[in-house]
Amino acid sequence: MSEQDTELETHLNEQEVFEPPQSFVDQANVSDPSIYEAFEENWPACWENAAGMLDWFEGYNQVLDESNPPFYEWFTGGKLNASYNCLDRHLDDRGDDVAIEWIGELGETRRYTYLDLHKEVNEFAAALRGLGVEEDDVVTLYMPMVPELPIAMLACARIGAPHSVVFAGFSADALATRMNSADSEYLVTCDGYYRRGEIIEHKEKTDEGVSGVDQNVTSIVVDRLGDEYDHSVQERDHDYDALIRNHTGAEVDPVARGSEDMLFLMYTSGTTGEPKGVQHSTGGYLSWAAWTSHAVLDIKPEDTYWCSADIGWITGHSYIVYGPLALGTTSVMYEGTPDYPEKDRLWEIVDTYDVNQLYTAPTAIRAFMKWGEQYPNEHDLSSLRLLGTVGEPINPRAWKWYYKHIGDESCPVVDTWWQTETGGMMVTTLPGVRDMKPGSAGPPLPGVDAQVVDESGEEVQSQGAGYLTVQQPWPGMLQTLYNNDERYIEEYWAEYSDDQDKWVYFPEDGAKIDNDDYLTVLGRVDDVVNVSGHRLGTMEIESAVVGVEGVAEAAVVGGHHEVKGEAVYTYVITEDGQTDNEALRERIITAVEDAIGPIARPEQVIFTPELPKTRSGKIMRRLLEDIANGDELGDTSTLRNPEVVNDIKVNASDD
Ligand code: 6R9
Repeated sequence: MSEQDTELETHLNEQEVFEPPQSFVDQANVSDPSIYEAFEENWPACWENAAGMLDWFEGYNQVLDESNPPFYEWFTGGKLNASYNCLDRHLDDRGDDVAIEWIGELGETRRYTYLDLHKEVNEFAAALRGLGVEEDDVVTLYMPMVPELPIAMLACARIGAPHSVVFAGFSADALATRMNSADSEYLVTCDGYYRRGEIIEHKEKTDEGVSGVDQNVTSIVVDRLGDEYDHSVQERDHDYDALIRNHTGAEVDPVARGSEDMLFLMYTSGTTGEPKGVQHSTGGYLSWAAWTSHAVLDIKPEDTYWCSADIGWITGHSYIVYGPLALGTTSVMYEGTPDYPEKDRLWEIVDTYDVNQLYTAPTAIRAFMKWGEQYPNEHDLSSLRLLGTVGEPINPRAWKWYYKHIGDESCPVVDTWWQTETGGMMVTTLPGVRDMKPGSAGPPLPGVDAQVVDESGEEVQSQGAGYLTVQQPWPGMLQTLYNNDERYIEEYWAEYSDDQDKWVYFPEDGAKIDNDDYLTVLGRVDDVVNVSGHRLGTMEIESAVVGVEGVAEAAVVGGHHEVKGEAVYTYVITEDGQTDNEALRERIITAVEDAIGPIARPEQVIFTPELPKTRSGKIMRRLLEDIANGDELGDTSTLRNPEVVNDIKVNASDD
């Protein structure tokens, strides 16, 4: 820590509560504190405020239909189209304003006004139809951060074909699993892209994935790399540019979708090895993305707003594409990494484009901190009005660094807790209303009934710890897990809904509450690790590891990591009992990368003669976590084989 930072720490520690700057409050979209009470008194009608952010082709006749819980339905009877709401309705007033400001890693830029975006989305929608895509067909988008990704999403939305975006960093196997699970016959992909100046090949990986898909696949390939890269062409492949040329000037009427018609699927990790197909609606989801963008990110049409997430995750869906575009603002989209070509890349972009809101992740902030404040100091960041974070808990030190060195102590910081399943933000301060407390996400949003409960589901009173729950439905909630209503109930509603009159949503996070009702989210209580804000299922990783020849048994847990938050620790029992085998370690790492992708790469592979097990034969993961973290070990008395713990510790420290 620099001397300056130590000073800052001391100074900031004395006042753990930060008021929003008056200049921010004066112009905030939401600044009336009575909103909390008003929403509570008027629930669920308060959510007309969210639906009212959109244009509906046909008005809804009921805000919330609770007749078949937990399959709640929002704005029933209403009809709308997401692409119309993100594009067409802005054309008269701000057709020439920038919708997407795209910045490529090598420094190229592409600017799409609302008119430009509307034109290309229409052309691509016509092309998709021409290839046979019909309403309700799931189209898989396996693409990096190129403008054609949001274009394809909006084109799908225009014709009522749900999209399923698969993060480009995921492996071929992961693509195949997701396409099979969604019965998806259409795929939009890309030849490759750049990472730190290097070409990342994407098409061969796509082809390998498609070879594992059960359906016949029609695919469209975007040319990101130009002549530099000659991608292979299969019979099923169509060239994106040629399709657009063939449909120049085409117009496609936006399909009127029912409010509860599916807008998209997003696969995420859960307790079992099978990824979960989280299904989102059109009306409820889009209302939620728009309203939270308005109330929390304080987005106004004239702003330049930047969320540095990847569109392959839910944050990019809700807060690069749907929320900001529904509000008619300028959304910045950056292809590359924050340290290329230099560690000031983000600040250079904020400076050049006069970015007003920056929404990023704690893992990025911890990296910026490590690199030092000289990088932001080189740039004029005074355009910033609000800062946000999402993805994992933010430690107070990182929060304060962000507040001071990026926000110059004059921007509110919103620490937003939410999930793929919630569609948008749930717990965070309203920046124009509530004080901020570093490390605590804040109170639930108005109208959101989040509570901390104990094992038996009883509410934990102030200053207690327990499990986070949501006690009332909300418009952005998932509709179900694709084709699996049973698992939807099992995963999210079974834990705390003993009494069938009251359904309680359980996000599988632990939390504590303070005496102002501020929540501090402590992290997952299920078998999910959070690496750099990305959710990975330990069971998925384990199944890749045990598939490697020579591995007898394996257990995967998350251990603390200074920058990534958590990292993957893999404990392995080998078939021959050896505890030192470099070649096997390499094969294990490769297997995990092949099964999931480089983000799941184990930080450590620890060979051990045995794993700590309970008398009933369950692996004690909690102990393995303690070992990974170098913590005092918890209770080992229920172990069948307590002596094993020392062996593992020895092997772990050898690494
Ligand atoms: C949006 C997103 C969801 C999980 C969630 C929790 C963790 C997200 C957080 C946070 C503490 C925050 N999480 N935001 N924990 N404070 N502000 O990240 O969705 O990828 O589905 O992950 O991330 O554990 O349950 P998703």
